[in-house]
Amino acid sequence: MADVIANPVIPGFHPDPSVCRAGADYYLACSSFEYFPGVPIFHSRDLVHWTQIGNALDRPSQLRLPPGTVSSGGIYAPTLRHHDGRFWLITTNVQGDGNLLVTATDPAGPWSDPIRLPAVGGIDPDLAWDEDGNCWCTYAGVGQVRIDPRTGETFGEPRRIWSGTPGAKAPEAPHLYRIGEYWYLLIAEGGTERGHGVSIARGRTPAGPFEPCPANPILTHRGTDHPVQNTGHADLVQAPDDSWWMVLLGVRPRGGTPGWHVLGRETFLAAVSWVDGWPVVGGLSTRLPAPGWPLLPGGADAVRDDFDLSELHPRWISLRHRPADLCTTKDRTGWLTLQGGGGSLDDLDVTFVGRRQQHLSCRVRALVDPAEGRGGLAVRLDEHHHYEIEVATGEALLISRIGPLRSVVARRPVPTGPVVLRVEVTATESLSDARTGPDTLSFGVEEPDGTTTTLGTLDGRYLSTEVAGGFTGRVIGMYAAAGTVHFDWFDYRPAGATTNGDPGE
Ligand code: 6LW
Repeated sequence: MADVIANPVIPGFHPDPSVCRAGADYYLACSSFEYFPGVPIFHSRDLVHWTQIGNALDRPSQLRLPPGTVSSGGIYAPTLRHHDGRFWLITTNVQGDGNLLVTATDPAGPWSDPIRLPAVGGIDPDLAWDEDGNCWCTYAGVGQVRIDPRTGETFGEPRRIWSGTPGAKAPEAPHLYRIGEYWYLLIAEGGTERGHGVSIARGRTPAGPFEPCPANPILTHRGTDHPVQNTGHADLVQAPDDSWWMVLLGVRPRGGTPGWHVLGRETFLAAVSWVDGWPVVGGLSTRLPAPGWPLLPGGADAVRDDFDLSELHPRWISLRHRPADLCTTKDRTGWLTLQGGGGSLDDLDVTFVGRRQQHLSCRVRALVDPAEGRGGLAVRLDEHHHYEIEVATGEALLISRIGPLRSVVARRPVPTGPVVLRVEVTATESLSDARTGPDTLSFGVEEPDGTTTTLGTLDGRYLSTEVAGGFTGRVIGMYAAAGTVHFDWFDYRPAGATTNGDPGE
């Protein structure tokens, strides 16, 4: 019986996936925009179950996100490749250094300081080596220039090698592969919204000329009622058993019309077969490439962070600054202490340490001691779209920021000292009418007797990409708006997840 896997294989805001294989190990990288560290790196042995092993850009000498870095600016799409016994990653800092390239022997890091490529224009840079060892850098448009990946030097003038399907906009996300007797050029086109699709062309040399596949687009969900939309930005990889697979981005809109996606663009997996020298992409539910693994979607278990370790798990991200520069576990043993700057989540550089929301329904709880400060739990899309429950001086506030409108939705007294804050995200299961939103978010305080007092329940559409715009997805985290705020633990639990033995169940 064909096993069927649950997509997405990497849920939550993990866009623009690029995958490579070294022996029996697969590695995958995603874009990260204004968040630090940048470019999360994942490992898998079956393309289905992925574990984050680090971030390629995890120190200021690699990743400069100046204060003016706008949300959805910063780090765009990467390409990850294994060549000559090393891992190579190229990406674009659209608000800083442009195209940059780092390399490592271990994809978990450390990665090198960046080699800059000032002569390479465009976004979505790709790396491919030919049989003579020449390295070809291909980028959105679709342009191409030969480079020395060790120095960033370019050779010859950049050339436009394909512009995709006539009439389709935004030929981007190019990846070049030598497969059999051809060079294949895979691209995304149509734009990263509902018109997104994947097309391919082939030629006899890495520089073309390229003939387009007669069946283009080889993958799109535009105009369909498929639950996964905006499919595009793909990368191909061959498994040890010679089967072929495609990772790609997609979104899962919920609610009535027009549908709102709240988790950003997620990473999906599809099987690929070859017919007459062209790839044919299977559906987004497919069989395991490596039998024997349990059939669980990525991230199905509850996770509690106790902050007992000196280092934060690589899933934790902050805005434009390294989390370690904004928080410490040294002030109070076993607690994470955040130092606020006196502003709010409306600020680009607020002290915020969060993790991607990876499930349509989930619950987040945290034990917070505001001490003399002001902070709490937030669900953030960007500085103009966020909901938070904030504690300060014996009072809890529910705050909503939607575009230009900021309001304190509710407030209630809470005991001074540590308090458990809770956010409950519930995906819409049935439509009361066409305008039903994608989910609701309930914010509450857990009372000493274990009951929860809800301060309010808010409509999740205002924390969706269709409302806020941009390229990211929700990040749920801890913040300090002012003063010192301590967090003892942070619980993330998908709906239906296995328990983690928390006495506060
Ligand atoms: C990325 C482009 C795209 O550079 O969106 O969906 C841009 N594709 O390829 C930002 O993610």
